[in-house]
Amino acid sequence: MAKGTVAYKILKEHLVSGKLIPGEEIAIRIDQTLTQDATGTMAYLQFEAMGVDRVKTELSVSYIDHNMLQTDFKNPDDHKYLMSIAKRYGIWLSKPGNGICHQVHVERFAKPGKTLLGSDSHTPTSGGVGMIAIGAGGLDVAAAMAGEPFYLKMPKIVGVKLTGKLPPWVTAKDIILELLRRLTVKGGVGKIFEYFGEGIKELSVPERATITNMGAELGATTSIFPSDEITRAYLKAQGREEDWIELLPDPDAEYDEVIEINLSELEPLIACPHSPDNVVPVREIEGIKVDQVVIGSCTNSSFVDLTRAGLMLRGRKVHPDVIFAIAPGSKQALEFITQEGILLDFLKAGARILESACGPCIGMGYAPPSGGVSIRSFNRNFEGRSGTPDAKVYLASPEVCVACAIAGEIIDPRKLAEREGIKWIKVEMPEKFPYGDEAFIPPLPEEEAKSVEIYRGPNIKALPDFDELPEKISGEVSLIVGDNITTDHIMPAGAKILPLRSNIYAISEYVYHYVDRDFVQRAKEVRDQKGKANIIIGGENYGQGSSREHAALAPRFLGVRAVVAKSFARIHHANLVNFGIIPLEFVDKEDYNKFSLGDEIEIPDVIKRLEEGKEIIIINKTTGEEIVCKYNLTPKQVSVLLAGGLLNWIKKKQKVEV
Ligand code: MIC
Ligand code: SF4
Repeated sequence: MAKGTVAYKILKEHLVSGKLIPGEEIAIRIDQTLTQDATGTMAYLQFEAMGVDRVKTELSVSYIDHNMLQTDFKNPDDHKYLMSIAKRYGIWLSKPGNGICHQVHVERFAKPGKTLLGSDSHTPTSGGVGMIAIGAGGLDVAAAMAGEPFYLKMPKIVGVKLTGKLPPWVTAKDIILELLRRLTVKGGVGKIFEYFGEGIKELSVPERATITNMGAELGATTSIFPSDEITRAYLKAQGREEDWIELLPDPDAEYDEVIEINLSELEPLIACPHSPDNVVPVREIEGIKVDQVVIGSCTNSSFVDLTRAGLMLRGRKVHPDVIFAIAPGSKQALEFITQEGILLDFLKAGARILESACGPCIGMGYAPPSGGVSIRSFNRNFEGRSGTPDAKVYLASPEVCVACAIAGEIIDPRKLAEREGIKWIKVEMPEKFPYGDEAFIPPLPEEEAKSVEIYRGPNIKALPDFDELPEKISGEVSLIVGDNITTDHIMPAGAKILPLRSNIYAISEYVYHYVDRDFVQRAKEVRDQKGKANIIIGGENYGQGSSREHAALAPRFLGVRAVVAKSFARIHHANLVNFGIIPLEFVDKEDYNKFSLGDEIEIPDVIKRLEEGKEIIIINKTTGEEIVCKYNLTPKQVSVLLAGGLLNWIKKKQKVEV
C-alpha cells in the first residue's frame, strides 16, 4: 500500500474521499494550480462558466509562455484576456518573457508537502521539491480553482532507487532517458515514481526537476523527490526558506514496486526520432551530421544547465554548419547567466539567444531545415512537432547538445571533452538567486478585483453547448489509427494552429490535420446527419503526450462520441470523459482488426450498461459482428459522461445545490 512513502504521506494529508489503495478512485484537495496560455484561455472560459467569484485555492498562477509569436492580434488578445481574468479572480499572472511555467513555478512557488494541479502535462516538474504535482485538462484545473477536489485512480507508488554516483558527463537527463529506455512511453501509466537512495544526494533541485519533468513521457501520474537539505538550500537561495519542510520516506516505507538504477553504470544517452523512449547510448550513433542544436524547454534550461553549457563553450565556437540556440527556461535563469558573464560565452561562441519561452519545443519558431537533424535538450520529439514534418529530432542532455554543436556531428561528450581538453565541472548552488519577480502581477485584493472588467477580443469565442449522452449511439467509423497516437497528432500545435486555441470553431478544422486531411470533412458530414456520431478506432496508449483538452473538445465538436482503443494515456482519457466522449477498450485486442473506415456502427443501451457497470457491445452493422468492450471509468466519470461532459455535470450539480 506504499505506506510511509513521501507520495503516500502527501496524498493522505489531502485525501477528501476514497481509499489509498491502487486502482481505487480517490479525491484530493488541491492547494495550488497553474495554467499556461495555450490551455489557459479555455480553462478560464470554463472557470467563468462555473460562476465562482474568486479562486478557492491557496495559490493559482496563470503563465504566458507558449503562444508567444504574436504574428497578429490573436495571441495578444488571449494574453489580454488572461491578464484581466487574473486581476478579476485573485490569480497571479506571469507575463510573457518571464519564463516557462514549470521552470518558474519550481523557482518561485513550488512547496514541499503541497498539491499542485496544472493544465500542462509537465506539471510534475514541481515534484522536484517534494510536492504532488499533477498534469490535467483545463477543465479539471478550472474545477480545482472553483474549490472542487481532483478525482483520480490511486496510482501505484514505484520507488526508483538511485545507487552509486553519476560519472562526469552523465547527468540527470540520462537517468530519465534510462528509465524511458527500460519502461517505454507507456510504462508509467497508473504510477507515481518516487526517487530515493544514496544517489539522490548528488542531485540539485533543478536536476531533480529534469527527472520529474520528463517522467511525463513515461505516462506517469507524477514523479516526486523527498524534501531534504538539498531542497532547503535551494529554497533558501530563492529567499523562501520558510516554505521548506522536511519530507522523507520512513525507513520502513514500502513501495508497490522498486526499480534500481546504478548511476555509476550510466553513460550519455540520446532519444532518437520520433519517440522519447527510442533511447540508445550516444556513442552508438556518433558521426551523424547535425544541422541545428538548441538548449531550452521546461526539461533542461535551468541555471545549472545553462552554466555548464556556457562554460563548455567558453573560448570555443559553434561548428560552421550548425545553428545553435539557447532559450533560457526563465527570466531568473537568464538574469543569472547574465550576471555571471555566461551569456557572453554563448554570444562569443556564435549562439542565437531565443526568448525565455517554450518556443521551438512546440513548433513556435526555430524549425529545423527540411529533413534536418536537430539535437535538443527537450522532452518530446514526436514526428512533425518541431514544425518541419520530415525533421529528425533527437533528445539529449545540454552537455551532449553542446558537444554536438561544437563537433558538427553527434558525438559522445566524453570524447569531445578529451579532444578539446574540457574539464567537467559541478555547478554549485548560489547563496542567493536573482529572484527576477519583476514580470509577475500579484492578485488584486478582493474588493478591488470585483470591479475588473474582462477583456474579450475577437479571438475569444464562447464554448459550444454539448448535449447529454443518448441511450443509443449510431454512427460511422470515421478514422482508424495505430499505437501511441499523441495529442500532437490529434490536435497539432505550432505557429499556425496554436493561436486558435481560444476558438473551438476555428481550431477544429485542424483535427488530425497531418494524419488524414479528409477527416474533418468526413466527420462533419456524419455529424450533420441528425442523430449520427463519429467513432474513432485507436491502438495502444491512445492520446499520449500533452494535456491539451482541445484534443478531446475539438473532436467532440466534430461529433465524435466514442473512441475505441486498445489502451489510453491517462490525461487524454480524462479529457475525453470531460467532454462527453466515451473511451472504450477492446476486451480482445484482436478485435481492433474488425473495423474498416466507413463501417456503420450501433452502440445500444449505453446509459443502462454504463450505469449497471456492464460491458458495452458495439454492433458493426456493415460486417454484422458484435464487439465486446470494457471501460475504465469511476462512478463519477460515468455520471459526467451521462451529463454530456464535466461542465454540464457541474452546472447540474449547482442547480441541485441551489
Ligand atoms: C506540450 O508540451 O505539448 C504542451 C504544449 O506544453 C502541452 C500543453 C498544450 O498543448 O497546450 C502539454 O504538455 O500539456
Ligand atoms: Fe513548453 Fe515544451 Fe515544456 Fe510543453 S514541453 S511546457 S511546450 S517547454
